[in-house]
Amino acid sequence: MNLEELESKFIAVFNQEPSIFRAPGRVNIIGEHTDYNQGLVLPFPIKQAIYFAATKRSDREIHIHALDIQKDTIINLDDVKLLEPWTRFFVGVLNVLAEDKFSFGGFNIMINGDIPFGAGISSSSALTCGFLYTIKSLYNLNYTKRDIVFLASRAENGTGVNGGKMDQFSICMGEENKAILLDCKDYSYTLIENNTQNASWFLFNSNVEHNLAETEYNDRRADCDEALQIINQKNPEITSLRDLDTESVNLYIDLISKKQFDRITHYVDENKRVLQMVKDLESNNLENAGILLYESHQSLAELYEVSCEELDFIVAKLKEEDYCYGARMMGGGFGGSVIALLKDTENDFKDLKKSYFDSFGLEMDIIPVVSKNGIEKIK
Ligand code: GAF
Repeated sequence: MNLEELESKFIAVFNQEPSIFRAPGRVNIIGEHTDYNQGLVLPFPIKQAIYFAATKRSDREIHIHALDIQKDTIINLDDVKLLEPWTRFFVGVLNVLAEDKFSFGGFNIMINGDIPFGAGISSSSALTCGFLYTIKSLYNLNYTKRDIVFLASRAENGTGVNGGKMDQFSICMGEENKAILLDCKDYSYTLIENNTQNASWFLFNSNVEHNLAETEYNDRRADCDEALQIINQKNPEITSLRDLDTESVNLYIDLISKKQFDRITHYVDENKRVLQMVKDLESNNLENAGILLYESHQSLAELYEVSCEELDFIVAKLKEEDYCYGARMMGGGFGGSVIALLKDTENDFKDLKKSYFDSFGLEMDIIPVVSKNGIEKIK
């Protein structure tokens, strides 16, 4: 991202020197489809980010210029309505702040970034968190980065996908060279060293659009909620899937459907894999870390049913390569990216890209993952 260009464009349009804020994308090492059931996750913020150049205005208007999609609009703070779909995250944020009775005035904001859309690295959460952080910083609103996690999550949930809080937490609370072991039961967390020796994280973007993502994502949540309700009726002490383990879930096998049982099995196993992954990374046991990634993928594909042909293909191809410790689909699923842990390699991935193109007629983008700070003021 060229920050000078963002700044000079801002000055050309608004004739003021802006402050600049950065909200990164995120990857998740492991712990997929667990956050909304009080589970464990292991994400970290990355270099790709959305940047917000902004200044206060003396009126009640918000002038928004989104450079990457070449759109602009004006929202009046006294009449916030969703008129254009691309503004939904901004309107979501303004509604949440209004509900919480935060008061602030108008501002000019110019936005640009280098998070590829649809790659499953949370461009929408970066946009929502960054917009909130900009308002907080311009108007000195009295809330913390942690508060932004919860506000952003509410704002995004209001737009349709009933997501968990992993993405916002990683974007707001992450630190360079650390992964966050986050417990979504109480949102306590530990920062873990994220330095793999002679190996690096990569993303393989399938370039498959997640058409099914919204409905199917909400359906997976519903499967788990319904199963929990049935189990809770039988045993009121179980109030969250987190209260179950591999043995105890078997006690309810006759009460719930096969599909529900599979979903819970994924959840229970995935939490265990997160804890094991932390141990393996800490001891640099990358062979074992890789096995966990493959296991996670298999579970997401077969038990949670959130993968797709293209993601399965990429993981299977990587599994044949000596340079790959392990790989799995990442994020909500049905498209987006595979995350992989690779040994340092000279391989240019030409053959992999070609076989992917020959099979699906799609390009595959390969993106090295660089760990960076969470949300921050740049200037
Ligand atoms: C999406 C959601 F936004 C996250 O909260 C999480 O549930 C993830 O899918 C799956 O692990 O990114």
